[in-house]
Amino acid sequence: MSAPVTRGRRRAAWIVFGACVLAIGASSALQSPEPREIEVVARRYAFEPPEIEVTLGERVRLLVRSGDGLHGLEIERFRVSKEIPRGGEPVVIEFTADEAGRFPILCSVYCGDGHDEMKGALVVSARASAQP
Ligand SMILES: [Cu+2]
Repeated sequence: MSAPVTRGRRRAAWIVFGACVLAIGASSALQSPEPREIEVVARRYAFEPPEIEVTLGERVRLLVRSGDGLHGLEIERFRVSKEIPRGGEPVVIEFTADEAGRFPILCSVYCGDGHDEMKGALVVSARASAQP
């Protein structure tokens, strides 16, 4: 009567082992990588850098601060629209770059004569750019 018990235990051990393997595999697959952090400065009448490059599917975290007065940062396609207050405290903006292309970055708060010229671009490329 000992054989079936042993077999049962062995099977249970295999099931536990299998569950562990699956759990480890799933957790590493689901673990999203850290977002790409990019510092942006908004000042009259430009964004610095003027062009932000990311990779398709990448989680993006913009740390945007103002170099002078009140501005706004808007990327319509990714439903991003935030006020960037004066004072230099960074505003954190997160989104997923889930479409490839070139998308305008606009200042959404009137900030002076050159406001309409205050434009940047978000470039989402399908292929991973070369890492330094
Ligand atoms: Cu502005």
